[in-house]
Amino acid sequence: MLEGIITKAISSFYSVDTEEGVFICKARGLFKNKKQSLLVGDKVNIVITDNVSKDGIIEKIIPRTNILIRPSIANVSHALLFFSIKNPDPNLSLIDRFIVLAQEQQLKITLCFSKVDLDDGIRLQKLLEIYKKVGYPVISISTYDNKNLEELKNTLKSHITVIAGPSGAGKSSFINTLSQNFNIKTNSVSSKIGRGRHTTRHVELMRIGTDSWIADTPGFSSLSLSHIPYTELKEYFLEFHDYDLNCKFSNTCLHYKEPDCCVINAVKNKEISLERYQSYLQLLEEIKETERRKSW
Ligand SMILES: Nc1nc2c(ncn2[C@@H]2O[C@H](COP(=O)(O)OP(=O)(O)OP(=O)(O)O)[C@@H](O)[C@H]2O)c(=O)[nH]1
Ligand SMILES: [Mg+2]
Ligand SMILES: [Zn+2]
Repeated sequence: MLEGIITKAISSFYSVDTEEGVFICKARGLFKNKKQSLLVGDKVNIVITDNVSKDGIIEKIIPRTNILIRPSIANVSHALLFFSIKNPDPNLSLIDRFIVLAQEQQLKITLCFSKVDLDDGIRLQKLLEIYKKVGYPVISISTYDNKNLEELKNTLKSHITVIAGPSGAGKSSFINTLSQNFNIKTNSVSSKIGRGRHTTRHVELMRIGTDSWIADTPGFSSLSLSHIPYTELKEYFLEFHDYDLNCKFSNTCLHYKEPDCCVINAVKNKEISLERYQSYLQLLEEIKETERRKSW
């Protein structure tokens, strides 16, 4: 049997990329009976039914390392969080939501700020200040000026990367720079509403090296984190960990209004960014509110 990876799913036909090329496969009845669905990113074994027209049948799924829900994709190891510094403006709350979700899935995280050709000398610096402090790799690029594209490309090696960010940030434009064969549709940002037009609409894995893949995704404008218990949210704000052991009630402190909270002190001393802390509070209240409504 031949091993491959599902790169695309259109109705019940799956494109499976293997050492011997791409095969269009149907799933064995088995999967349907077990109600086990196949996902883009699944590593599978196939049997070739026609080597000329490149048809096959998927026989087996190799156990997954993880599953992302939105976009629906398996075996992702790297999240490339992609935000433009302008046009559209970055939404810090959305950045922090993506970080929490990627962190929860234990993905490697790279943060990218795009369209730095539009920088006014202040915006980028402010963003770098906030996010470099957290400890994630941050790369600022411009596909218009070819700035830092190589550096960003290097982060993709040996990973299945999912690129996520708002519509219009330039995700597809960046992916198109990775290979001359790529020609994903891109679209201008609407000048009327200052937002993208949701040009990318389906999920597909694209091969960018022998063992490297990237999935373009449709843009997001909001993300709910309500499945995360509010008491756990603080775990996903990495920079809190340098301080939270010293909180008076270190085990239970939510760094909210508790006395002698070292996280709150670190915010006051500007060791933790106020913007990140405000995001945390906003998310905490949002999750609490949803939990309260559910319990009614
Ligand atoms: N100024 C500037 N504009 C860029 C850059 N990269 C892309 N753009 C423009 O941004 C617009 C949106 O680009 P897309 O690549 O379609 O954005 P996307 O993130 O894929 O959007 P969706 O598919 O809707 O989620 C296009 O008009 C691009 O030409 C850049 O480096 N600088
Ligand atoms: Mg796109
Ligand atoms: Zn605290």
